[in-house]
Parts: sequence; structure tokens; C-alpha cells
Amino acid sequence: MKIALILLVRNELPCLKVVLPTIPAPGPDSGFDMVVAVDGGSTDGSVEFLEAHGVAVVGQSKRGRGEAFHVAFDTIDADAYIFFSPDGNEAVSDLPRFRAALQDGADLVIASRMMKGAVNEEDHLVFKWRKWANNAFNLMANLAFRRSGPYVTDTINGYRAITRQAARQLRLDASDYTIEYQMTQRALKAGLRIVEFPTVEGQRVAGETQAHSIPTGLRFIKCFWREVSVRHGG
Ligand SMILES: Nc1nc2c(ncn2[C@@H]2O[C@H](COP(=O)(O)OP(=O)(O)O)[C@@H](O)[C@H]2O)c(=O)[nH]1
Ligand SMILES: [Mg+2]
Repeated sequence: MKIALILLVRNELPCLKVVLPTIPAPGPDSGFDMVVAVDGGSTDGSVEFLEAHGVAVVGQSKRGRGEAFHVAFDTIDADAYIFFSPDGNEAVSDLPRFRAALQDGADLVIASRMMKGAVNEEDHLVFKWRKWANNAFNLMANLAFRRSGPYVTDTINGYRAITRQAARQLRLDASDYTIEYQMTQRALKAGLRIVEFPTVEGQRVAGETQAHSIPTGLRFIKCFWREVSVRHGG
């Protein structure tokens, strides 16, 4: 099984400088066979930095994190894709776990920040607004779409892998930060095999999230209602 590690990058130079050196070389032990970055129009030297370090970079013709997923599925030849945000939030040490689950027959593998043994970026706070909102979206998706498989504890996390076949079957079309939520909901509807493992979410190395809570939350609600009303993936 050929697995591509996809780095999702938009203006992440300070983070890349810290995170890229920690990513192992492709091979049987590292959990992936090739590394490609999809760039959403960086202007801060991220592309030049990646290329200088031997990472192939594919550009996007349309804006948005969801578009980056479509670019990966359309242009990178692999049997499965691991999506990784090199901003410090995601644990590099988890990378080999995706291959194990994919080889075991999973269609979609999610590193969960919510299940037992996991740590969420907000767990040190008293008011975990983002975590609570995410758990509400998790509940909605499971109540509406789950068939026989286990409860999916983190329907939204970006740190995940999907097989090419599953990605094709689900006919994903979200262009923004709702891409993962759409993917999980359609996988639930289609009864695909979703496997989660607990992860420890780190803090961003530098800069700020480009997903602002309120507008992103509203998009998630819209995404959910659309999935309630369409039959894709079912
Ligand atoms: N290729 C691509 N990557 C993006 C885009 N928007 C955000 N990203 C990357 O996606 C990752 C996660 O973004 P971030 O703003 O930290 O969102 P959060 O982790 O969900 O809070 C980062 O590595 C970003 O650089 C985009 O439009 N295209
Ligand atoms: Mg992030």
C-alpha cells in the first residue's frame, strides 16, 4: 500500500522551521512512502523552504483548506493519504499508526483529541469552548449518521488518513475548514470503516489559527444541515 503524507501549508514558515526537521524520511517504519506539500498560496517563503528541503510542493488554483484535499486526491498518486498540518498541533510520533490501521482495512483513520488517553489543546483551560463546541458537532454527526460502527469521538480533527477509494466514493466537495466534518459524516452514512486512536494535541509553534471560531462554527452547522438533506455517500 502506497501512502502519501500530505503537508497542508499556508504561510507556516516559522512552524515549518521547527516541525519539518522532526518528520522522518519516507519508508516502511515512518508510516508513509512519499511526502508532498499542498500550498494554499503562501507568500512568506514556506514554498521555497519546503523545496530547499527536498519536499515537492503542489499549488492550489482555488483557495481553501478543503481545496487542498481535492488537489491531493486529484494529483497525487497513492493508495491512501495522511493529512498533516505542520503547525505544532499534531504529533509526528503518531504517523506510523495510520499505516497499521489502513493495512488492517480501515477506510478512514482519525487521530482523536477526545477519546480516553487523548489530550486536547484546551484541556489545560477551565472553559474549553472549542472542545465543547467540537463535542456538540460530534454528537450531532453520530446521532444523525452513525449506523453500526463505534461512536466517532473526533469527527473534525484534521490529523487523519483516508484511502483513495473511500475519498472517491464519498465525492467530497467542501472547499473550506468543513472538509473533515463532511468526510466523517459521509463515511458514517456510507458505513465505511472508521478507526480512531488517541493523540496528544500540541500547541501551535508560532502564528495563529486561520480558522476563526464563530464563522467556522457557523459553517459547521451549515455543513451538517447539508449532509442531513443530501444523500451522497449513503
Ligand atoms: N494548503 C492549504 N493549507 C491550509 C489552508 N488554510 C489553512 N491551511 C493549513 O492547515 C493547517 C491548519 O490550519 P490552522 O489555521 O492551524 O487551523 P486549526 O489547526 O484547525 O486551528 C495549517 O498547517 C495551515 O497552514 C489552505 O487554504 N490551503
Ligand atoms: Mg492548527
